Amino acid sequence: MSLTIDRDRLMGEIEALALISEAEPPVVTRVVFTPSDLKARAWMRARCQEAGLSVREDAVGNTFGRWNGSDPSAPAVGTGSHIDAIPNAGKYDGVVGVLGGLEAIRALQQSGFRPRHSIELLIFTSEEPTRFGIGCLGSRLLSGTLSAASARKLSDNDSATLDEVRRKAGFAGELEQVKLPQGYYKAFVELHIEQGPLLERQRIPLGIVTKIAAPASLRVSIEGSGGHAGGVLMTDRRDALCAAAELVLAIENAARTSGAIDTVATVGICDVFPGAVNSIPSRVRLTVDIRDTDLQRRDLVMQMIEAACRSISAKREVSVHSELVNADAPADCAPTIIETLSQSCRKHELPFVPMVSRAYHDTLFMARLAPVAMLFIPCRNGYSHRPDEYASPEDIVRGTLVLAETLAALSK
Ligand code: HGY
Ligand code: MN
Ligand code: MN
Repeated sequence: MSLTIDRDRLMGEIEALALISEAEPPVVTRVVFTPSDLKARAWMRARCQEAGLSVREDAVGNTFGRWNGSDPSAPAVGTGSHIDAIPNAGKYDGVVGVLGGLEAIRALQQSGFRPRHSIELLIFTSEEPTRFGIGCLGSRLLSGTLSAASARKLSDNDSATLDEVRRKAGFAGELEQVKLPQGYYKAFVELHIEQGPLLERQRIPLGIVTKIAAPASLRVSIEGSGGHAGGVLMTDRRDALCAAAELVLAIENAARTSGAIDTVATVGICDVFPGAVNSIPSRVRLTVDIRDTDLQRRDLVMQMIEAACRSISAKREVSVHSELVNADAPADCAPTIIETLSQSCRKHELPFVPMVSRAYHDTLFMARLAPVAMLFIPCRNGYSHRPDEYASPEDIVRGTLVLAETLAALSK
């Protein structure tokens, strides 16, 4: 079987999809169920239908483009990723796995390959936590990691519930119908940019992911007392932002002193109230993102953060309340799928390296449903979640070629 990846078509589609954004190029902003997300979904449906895939969408908007295999009773082989993008993002995060997956299927079709197991391209809803505060919403529901009842409690910053927003976007049905049974997929493989610098630094074109880190996130609210920035003496203050600043540094320290490079912690959002230049902050809301490939180490960092909340609260006489949003286990990728990816790399004499993913991906939750693995390609300077995110056409084509070979091997 000789496979040809249509580089111009693939790169043209990546550029075209990048223009479907709430922001001006080169910035991509495409938050779930916003007009740009719905436009991008329609555009993707058309691309899948052009490729002869049968397309269905579930109640939360996960989209499935299916290339029927010769044995309808055989479990499907899945690939895919996400097309939603955080504000001020780039054009490759998630998109490389979706359009690369579609191109891999088209290359197999054009090579005359016919799968026994159906091959399914998945476009997961809301991989990013931007709107509903939790990442991988679509794959959590698909894998049963998040219950429909818990998902119904989610709402966005305008207090619109997930149910209201998804139905308004045209996704009817009940969330209970989203979950797929064990055995539905034989395997799931996701192509993704590394979102880190290691492949580029090592000058190795492909990374095969062996483990996906365990993500957790918290919401912390700190209540002090406000007041006039001139009239209130320093000794009389209970400044919520000063307390937050101390907590942010304690969070950084907890991650830095874990003894491992795989421990990371980030305060990504800090809302200050009332936010006036001459008013002492009375309330601060923080979001905390903690990850590690080792569950015990990740949980130890979370315990250290809780201890810091308590000690800062006592010392500064402010209230500190933390709410757990999610705390997920890491996922080990399946040795059989890792080996299939490795054989595909070797077949094309492409160097590769085993590695972990500290970014989370829908594959983390698909691992609850089927054997999984991920294939990484380099991204320039390791940049991601920023407009200058960049992956070269050569790397994207290489990753797509190996993905196509792997899908063929798994669906025979
Ligand atoms: O945050 C992540 O790891 C993913 O890019 N959403
Ligand atoms: Mn992302
Ligand atoms: Mn991603």
